[in-house]
Amino acid sequence: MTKIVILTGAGISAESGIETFRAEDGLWAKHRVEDVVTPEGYQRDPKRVLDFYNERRAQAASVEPNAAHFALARLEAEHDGEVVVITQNVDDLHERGGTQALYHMHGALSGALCAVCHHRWPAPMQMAIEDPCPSCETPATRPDIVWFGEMPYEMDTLFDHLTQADIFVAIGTSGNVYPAAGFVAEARKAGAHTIEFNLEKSAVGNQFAEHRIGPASQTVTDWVNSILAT
Ligand code: BV8
Repeated sequence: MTKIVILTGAGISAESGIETFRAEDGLWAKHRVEDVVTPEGYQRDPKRVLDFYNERRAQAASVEPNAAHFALARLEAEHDGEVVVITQNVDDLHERGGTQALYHMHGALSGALCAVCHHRWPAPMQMAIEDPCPSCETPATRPDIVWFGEMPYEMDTLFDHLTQADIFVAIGTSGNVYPAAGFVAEARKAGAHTIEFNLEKSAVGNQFAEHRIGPASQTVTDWVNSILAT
């Protein structure tokens, strides 16, 4: 029974209409990383950060999962071995596509966190800096999202999955951000067959045994059909 571990990045949501980070017209073309995806940026100007994520929360709510999300959910439902999805994305398209075994290693737009007492609660559609924390009542709310310099979530569990993988797949990620970009090396060390799905080779593309070049809605659907046909 082959265990399949899948890492996804912004590219799997691109065809749903959510811009990626590094495309010419992407998120990093409009915002400086240090201003909106770092704890220092939040300390400097919390309103700017909350507005950045309010915009993305609204956009995520206005789009639909695409064929790649649905294909991964079908794989999980019909494959006779374990299927685990680890996503760097903070949108909820995997959930809405039907995936159950899912890890948001960089957090999620649906979560709110108190920067003072670390209480967590479901995020409102629009977060405002004067909103009091439901627990300690301090106005110090932030999105429950992992910024640069912060530890991604459930890393021990994720490494356990990587060491048990028979097949490791990366879909729509540029391989620029660690520790996610290092997952292919971990999986290879454990003897997994590795496949990269992208429009082009990523920054860690040379570490993959196999490449499926093309839009994920097509390449992932074709791959899942081939896996389920065997
Ligand atoms: C940590 C928040 C330690 C959510 C994000 C030097 C070397 C190595 C590492 C470092 C270093 N200096 C600093 C670091 C660490 C740093 C890092 O990696 N920096 C990089 C830039 C060098 N990493 C960290 O800080 C991480 N934490 O290391 O903690 C620690 C230790 C102890 C104690 C405390 C801490 C935290 C990283 C998380 C940062 N948060 N986002 C959000 O706002 O969304 S990063 C953000 O960018 C995403 O979450 C994601 O990870 C990354 C974006 O990457 P992608 O998803 O790959 O998107 P991208 O646009 O880049 O690429 C899209 C791809 O899709 C492209 O390849 C494209 O071709 C493809 N594509 C497009 N369309 C399609 C497609 N493919 C298929 N079909 C299509 N249709």
